[in-house]
Amino acid sequence: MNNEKHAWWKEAVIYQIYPRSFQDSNGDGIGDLNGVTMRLDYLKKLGIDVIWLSPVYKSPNDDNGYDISDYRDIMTEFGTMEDFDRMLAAAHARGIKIVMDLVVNHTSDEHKWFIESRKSKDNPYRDYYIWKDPRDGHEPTNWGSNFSGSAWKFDETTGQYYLHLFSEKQPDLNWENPKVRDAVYDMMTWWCDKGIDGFRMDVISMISKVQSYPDGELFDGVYGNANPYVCNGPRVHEFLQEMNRRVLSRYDIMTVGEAAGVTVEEAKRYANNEGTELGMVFHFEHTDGSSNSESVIGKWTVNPPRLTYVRGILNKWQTELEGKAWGSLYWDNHDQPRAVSRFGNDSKEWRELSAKMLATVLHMQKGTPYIYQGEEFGMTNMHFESIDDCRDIEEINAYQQYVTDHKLVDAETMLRCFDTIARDNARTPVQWDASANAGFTTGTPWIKVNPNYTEINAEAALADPNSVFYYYQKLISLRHTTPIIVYGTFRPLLPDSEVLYAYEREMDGKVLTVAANWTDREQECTLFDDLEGEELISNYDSHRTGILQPYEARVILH
Ligand code: TEU
Ligand code: CA
Repeated sequence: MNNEKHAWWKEAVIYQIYPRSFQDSNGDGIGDLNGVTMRLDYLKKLGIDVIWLSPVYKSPNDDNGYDISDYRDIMTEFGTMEDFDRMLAAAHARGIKIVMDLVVNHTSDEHKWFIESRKSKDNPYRDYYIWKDPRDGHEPTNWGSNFSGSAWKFDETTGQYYLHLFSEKQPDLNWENPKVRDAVYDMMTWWCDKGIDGFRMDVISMISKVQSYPDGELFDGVYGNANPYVCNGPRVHEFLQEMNRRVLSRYDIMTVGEAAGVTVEEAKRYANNEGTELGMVFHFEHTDGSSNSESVIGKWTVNPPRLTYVRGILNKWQTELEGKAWGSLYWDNHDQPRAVSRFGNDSKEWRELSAKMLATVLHMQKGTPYIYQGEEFGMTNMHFESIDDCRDIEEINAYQQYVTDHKLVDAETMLRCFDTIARDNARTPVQWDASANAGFTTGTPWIKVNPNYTEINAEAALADPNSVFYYYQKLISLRHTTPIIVYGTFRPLLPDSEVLYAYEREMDGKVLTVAANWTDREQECTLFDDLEGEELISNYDSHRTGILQPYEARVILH
C-alpha cells in the first residue's frame, strides 16, 4: 500500500497562461483578462484543473509583467480588477482554479517602495532594497545580471549601487528587512482572501543573499556568477517557513516555487512532505541549455539536448523525491523554447507523433504536470529573421552585449541560438485558427505570429479526433481516473538505452509500464511482448512485436 499523503494539487493538471500572448479581446494586439475568460470553455474541454496565470499586476512591462509596480492592481493593458474578478468567478464556476504568479524577489523600479527608496539614504524605504557603496569606484561585486551586463546599477542621487539580478528596472528586494517580509505577507493574504487558489513563486530560491557579497567566478569572460551567493541562500528556508506560518498554512492553496539553481537535495527541503515550506518546486536541470548540450556562449546554444542526459536527470528527480517531497513535471513554459521543437521533432512528418510521445513520457511520471499554452496542440518554435523580430529583454540585451558591443558572437549565430532556445519561441501568440493573426487579435499583434498557424491551430486540432489536443485530453482524464498515475512509485527501466525512455509505476499490486521511442526510426523493444493488461494510451493504433515504431509511446496497466 502506498502511504503518500493525498492533496488536490497532487491530482491536478496545471495549464500555464501567458496572458500577453493568449487571447486579445479588444483589438489592441495584446492578450488580456477578458481574452482568458473567453477561452475558459476551451480549457474546460481540455480538462485541466488549474490555471497558472503569469503576472497580471500593474507593470511598466520591462520584463512583461515580471516587473511589478503595484501588487494590488491590474496591468492597464490586461484590463481592470473587475475583469479579474469576473474571470476568477467564471473559472470557479467551471471548476477551474486560478494560481497567481508571485514575483517578490524584486519589484519594478517604478514601484512606490523603490521610488521612495532611491530618494535618500535615510528614507524609511531605503532598506527595502539592497544598496551598497562603490568598491574602488566600481561595482560592489563582479556579478553579472541574468539579462546581461552588471547586476549593479549606480544611482547618482545617493552615490550608491543597487542590486538587480535581472533587468535594471527590477531591483532586488531586501528580504533581511522584516518590514519587506511583512508587506509581502500582507499582500499575499489580500489575494488569498480574494479567493485565488495558490501561488507560483518567481525565483523564490533567490530571496536570501550571502551577506558578505563576494565576487563570483567569471562565466563569460566579463562578469562573475552570482548564483552560488544568491540561489538557495542562507536564510531562504527560514523565510519560507515564516511565510508558510503567516500565510500559506491558513488557506487550502497550492504553491510551486520556481527554484533556479535548485539541487534535488535542496528540493527535498523546499517541498518537504511535512508541508512546512512549499507544495513543490520547479527545477531547471533538464532545461538548462548550457549543461545539456555544448553552448555558444552562456545559455545560448544551437544544439539539441541528448535523450540520455535528459532522462538521467528526470529519473534522478523521480527516484530521489520518492516519499520525501512532491515534484513538478514540465517540458516548457514562458522561459523555454517549445517542447516539440526542443525535445521532439517538429518536421511535418513527425510533429504530432513526437509531441504525443513527449506528453506520454511526462504525464505518466510522478508529480504534478504543467502544460504551457499551445503545447496541447503542438505549437512549435519560431524563426527569428532579425533582432527586430525579438521582444524579450533577455534576447535584446544578449544581442547588444555579445554581438554589438563585444563582438563575441556573429549576428547569424546569435539568431540561430534564438531559434533554438530564446524565450520568445514560447511567447508568439496562441494560434487559435487559420484566420488573420491566427485569431489572436483583430489588431496588430505585439509580437509576430508564427507563420505556421494556418496549419497548426486549435480549431484544426479540435476538428481532428486524432489530434495532439485529444491526446492531451485523454492523458489528463487518465490522471483523474487512475490513482497509480498520481501516487504510484516510479522505477526506471532500460537505463542504458540510447534511444528509448521506459519506466514503471507501481501501486497496490498493479504495475504501469511506459515505454517510448525517442527517434524517427524503429527500435527494438521487447518490454510489451509478454505483457497481458490494459493499454491505457498509445500514439499508434497498431503495434508490432519486438519493436517500437518511430516516436511510438505505449502505456500498459497490468
Ligand atoms: O525566471 C527566472 C529564471 O531563472 C529563468 O527562467 C530566466 O528566465 C532565465 O534564467 C533566463 O535565462 C523568472 C521568470 O519566469 C522570468 O520570466 C523572469 O524574466 C524572471 O524570473 C525575472 O522575474
Ligand atoms: Ca487587448
